[in-house]
Amino acid sequence: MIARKISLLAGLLILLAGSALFGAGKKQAEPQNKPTESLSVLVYIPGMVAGSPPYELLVAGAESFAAAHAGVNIKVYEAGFNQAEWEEQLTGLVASGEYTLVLSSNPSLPEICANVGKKFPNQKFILTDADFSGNPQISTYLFNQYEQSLYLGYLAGLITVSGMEHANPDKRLGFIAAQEYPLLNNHIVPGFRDGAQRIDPAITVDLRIIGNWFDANKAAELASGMIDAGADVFAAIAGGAAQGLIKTAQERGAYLVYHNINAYSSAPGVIIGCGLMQQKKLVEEILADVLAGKIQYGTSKIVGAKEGYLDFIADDPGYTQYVPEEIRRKFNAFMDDIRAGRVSYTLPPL
Ligand code: RBF
Repeated sequence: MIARKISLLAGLLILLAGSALFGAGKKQAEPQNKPTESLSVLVYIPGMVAGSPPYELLVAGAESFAAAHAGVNIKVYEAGFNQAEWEEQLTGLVASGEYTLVLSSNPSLPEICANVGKKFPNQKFILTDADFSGNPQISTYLFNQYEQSLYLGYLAGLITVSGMEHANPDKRLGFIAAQEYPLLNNHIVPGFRDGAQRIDPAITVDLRIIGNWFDANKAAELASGMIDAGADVFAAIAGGAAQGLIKTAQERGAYLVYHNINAYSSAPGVIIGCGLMQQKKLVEEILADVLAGKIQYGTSKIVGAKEGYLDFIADDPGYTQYVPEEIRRKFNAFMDDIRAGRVSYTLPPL
């Protein structure tokens, strides 16, 4: 009898201890996410700012937010192009203990931040252009780049089959990428092809890879070979190296549709369609949420045209003056459908 009582008591104690432990564990896993007025943000640039639309917009958003909020300090750190060094560099910066938050934008950063975060369990990371959930130190926002590539591919398709000055009879588009990575291979290039083939299923996409994010000469060389092979409308995800493609397109007569930023004025009549990534707006909203203690760490969000984070710049003379009205009419109608969520497609897994 006594033995039974003891074992019951022991069982109860184990249960109590277990739930206390479980409770404590649960509490610890919840992010410390309280409203605050001061914030020290490391804006970590995996590359260089100049010439890279996502980074230019990230810095613009962080700077405008800091200018409007006295308690917010930002430090922009350009990590350079040696990807093998990024984790060590970030570890050193986080080790200083200076930053409440690391803010960055790149699909390859979640793993790096997760590794750095293991050594610094209080450090928080917010990443755009990335998709990662389940880590209580990291929050991510993924731009739906399948969608932006879909509508830019649709416009490129309309142009390659058109009678525009530099359009040739070949149904061939060019795509120059700095390097291959899952977002490029699974969303950006397939979305571009999907959009173009909605105009004509016979359109092909010639994809070529530079090998880095800065070699404009290599991009120019690739572009020239692609024009020889019949490409007349190009897209690029190549950071600063895209300048080489733009130069070749100007010299040889070809068109570009451009992702993420208003680039019309850098090559009027050559860059004839620009998408827009609302990264500046997103970053300002994220920082406001950080101050308000409203960030949900451990989660990932996808944002696209319907939510107001991707768009097309249709009111710029670089578009209205160079793209014939009939093409603009068709494209603008497609874009309206995209914004309203009326265009169906399957978002491939990353
Ligand atoms: N995009 C840039 O514009 N400039 C860069 O230097 C750059 N570096 C990248 C490095 C890696 C390892 C990866 C995976 C992507 C990089 N991107 C860069 C691509 C960028 O994050 C984004 O996916 C594309 O710009 C499309 O919006």
